[in-house]
Amino acid sequence: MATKSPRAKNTAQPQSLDSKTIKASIVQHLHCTLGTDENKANNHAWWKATCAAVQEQVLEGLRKTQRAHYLNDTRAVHYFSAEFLMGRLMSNNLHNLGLFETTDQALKELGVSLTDIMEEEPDMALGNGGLGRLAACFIDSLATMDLPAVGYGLHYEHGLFRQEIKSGAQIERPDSWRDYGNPWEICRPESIQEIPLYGYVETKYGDKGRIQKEWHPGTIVKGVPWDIPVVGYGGKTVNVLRLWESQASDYFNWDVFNAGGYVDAQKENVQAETISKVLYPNDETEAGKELRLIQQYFFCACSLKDIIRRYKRAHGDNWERFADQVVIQLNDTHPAIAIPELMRILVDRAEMDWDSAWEICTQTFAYTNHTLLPEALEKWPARMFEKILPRHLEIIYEINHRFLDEVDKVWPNDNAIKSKLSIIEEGNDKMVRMGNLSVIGSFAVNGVAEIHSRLVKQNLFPEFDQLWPGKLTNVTNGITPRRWLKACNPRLSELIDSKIGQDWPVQLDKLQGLADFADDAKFQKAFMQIKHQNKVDLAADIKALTGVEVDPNAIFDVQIKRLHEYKRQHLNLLHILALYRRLLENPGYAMTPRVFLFGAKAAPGYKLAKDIIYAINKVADKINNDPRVNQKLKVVFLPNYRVSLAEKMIPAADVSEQISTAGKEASGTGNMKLALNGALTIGTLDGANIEIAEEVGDDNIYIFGLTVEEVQALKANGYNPYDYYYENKELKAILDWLETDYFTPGKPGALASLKHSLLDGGDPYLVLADFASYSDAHKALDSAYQDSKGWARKAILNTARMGKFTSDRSIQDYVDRIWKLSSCKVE
Ligand code: BZD
Repeated sequence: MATKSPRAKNTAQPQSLDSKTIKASIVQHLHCTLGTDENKANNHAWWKATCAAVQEQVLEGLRKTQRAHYLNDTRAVHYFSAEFLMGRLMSNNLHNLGLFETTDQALKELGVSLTDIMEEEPDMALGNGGLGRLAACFIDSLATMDLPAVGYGLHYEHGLFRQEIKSGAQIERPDSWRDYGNPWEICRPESIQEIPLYGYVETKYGDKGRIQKEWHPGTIVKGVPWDIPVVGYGGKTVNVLRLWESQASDYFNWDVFNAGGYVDAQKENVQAETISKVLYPNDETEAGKELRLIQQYFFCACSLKDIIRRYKRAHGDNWERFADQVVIQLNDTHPAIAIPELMRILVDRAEMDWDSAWEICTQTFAYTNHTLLPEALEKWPARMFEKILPRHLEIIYEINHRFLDEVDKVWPNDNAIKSKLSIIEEGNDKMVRMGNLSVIGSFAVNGVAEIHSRLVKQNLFPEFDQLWPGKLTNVTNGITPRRWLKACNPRLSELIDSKIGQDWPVQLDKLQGLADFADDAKFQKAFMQIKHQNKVDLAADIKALTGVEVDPNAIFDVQIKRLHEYKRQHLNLLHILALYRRLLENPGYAMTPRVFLFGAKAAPGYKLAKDIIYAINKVADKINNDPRVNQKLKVVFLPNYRVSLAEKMIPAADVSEQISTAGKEASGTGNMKLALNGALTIGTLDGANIEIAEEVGDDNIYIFGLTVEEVQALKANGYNPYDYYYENKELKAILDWLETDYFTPGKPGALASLKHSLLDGGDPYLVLADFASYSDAHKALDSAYQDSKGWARKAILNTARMGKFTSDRSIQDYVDRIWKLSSCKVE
């Protein structure tokens, strides 16, 4: 059952501003900031003027918060993440400040629609998916819970690519979220940092034979901080997300310049401005991407300097209290380079002895693992390190050397264990394993859902768990209910308010109170009418975006997430093809009309992922235009899936597809958002689905497929996808269909890569093995939907029982188990 409510106490106290004051402020900004007036202003100008008016409130909160944290000399968490997938900020900031209704009213009086102007805001798409969005949810919770925290990351000029679909295929276009400025951010030139790169290391002999290392960098780049205020719900604490932009410094390549090799050196070295140019799409082989390693070092080095500057302001050169005041959470291994960087600062710059420095380091860092997929575990060629960060490579070798001595004490002369645990992977091309570095340099390591953390302990890092019992732990992910229910689903939020009061956004366990109404006919009707209305709205968006008409009376079945084989969008597609065939073979085939909705970006270099998008679109074209079936079946791929589109799709979903191969999805967070909004999950026993099933109960979720143990056993016994192909006539017919030109007239074989990956390719994610069970689960779900009261009850119980998955609970777990932080009230 759900755990105790976390400590978030704020309820959104509407601030004392009335609509008249807000109106005046908006108009003032329209005139004096935007240089326009009420008659000339378009929606974009109104949006900017409104942002400016809201930002005044935000900045006042920021100032008070910073003063409170300074005066109380608080311990703070520093969340290091290469990604923060913030989405839009207007609606969130208004809700958290308690100013949404008043501002809506103020704008109405000015003849302007708040809903319309909110559409002007570009998404801050500075992340790929779950990992980046988790960081965004976490900083919302940290501020809401009055916890001293700073988010640190990169100020990418271009976020994740914008996806267009041309003739069914994904095209990547640059994302230019900042072309017309970002009204929420503040540049802080007073906190610029200078970051060294490249060059060589000089060994010097100091006093008493002490060996001193000096890094002579080949170039120096400038890190310019941009602050984005993070408003907690209730509007009291306003923390900061600090994102670093790279610029050429006055010292750029100074040494090389003096040596007369300026132009040549420019060719070899990465140009300063390119460092923060673009966010790398994930799922690509990262080894070899020099710029990516530089990005990681750049933002970590800037952030550490920033933290140390702040620490020294309060504590001078006395490092003793550093780890008491500072905890740094590494969001995956992307910021792991911060570990050797802090060692370098302490040993080379502060001239501390190694052991004391290592003690501080390992009391400062904690690391979150988000994946078990071997190809996703970060490794960097040692050669590349040597070129870009020569001193860091030396430090890593030293860390490793001392660590392997410890290993030898536990497993004497066991070279196999040593080579497995070593930070360095030996071979022709030596590699630095960032996962091992992160575990060795941190005091806590966590996975992101129970099952994932168990597998981290048992399969990924079993020896580390033996070496340091208790260091590996679990913190199940969560989502902020402010964005993912209150702001995105106003109709449902209002209904909930009317039944259980208004504290649920900060005490999500209170949703349990809705269970009392799960069988109440009036409440069921209200709940399902809201779902229907949300579907009507989404249907209009679908029509506008794709031209496809969908019926809001159909089941809206939603799969929204990055495109990856392990997430198995192609399993969903095979099932759609099965329904299509059944309808063609038997026009009377009994099924509730269904609209399958997809949203997904594929990494630009991931061929099969792009083929799957193409296949979905081609199948969609065919089905949507086939009058024999299109009253019962529709398929829509919504282009450019992103946070703001998720906010429209999630409130309208009846069914949530969470169908990864068991053991592959670390947690998932979309699963939580959808269930919170009353969608029923069809899913495998993977990631957080397991915990969702525990909470909502077996009757209110559709679980299918192999378990982790069954997956392991099947693979161990030699999985042969052809067994399923020949065994299951329907499956065979569907796969063979993909080789014809039925879906791609005149182009036979255009969808064949899918079939081949599932047969000759060995079906690495066991799509065929789970197909029959998946199809059965869908049948059960369809017949359950026929019972509208039964379905309403299930949907209500999903919303009622999602309390555990607030990110406030995740943050409270981090606070209790890892960070040991205290809250600091801001008056
Ligand atoms: O992290 C995701 C996992 O796949 C999800 O299961 C989990 O719920 C979330 C949050 O914990 N991982 C990612 O989103 N990973 C990336 O986006 C990523 C980005 C850059 C490089 C590698 C992976």
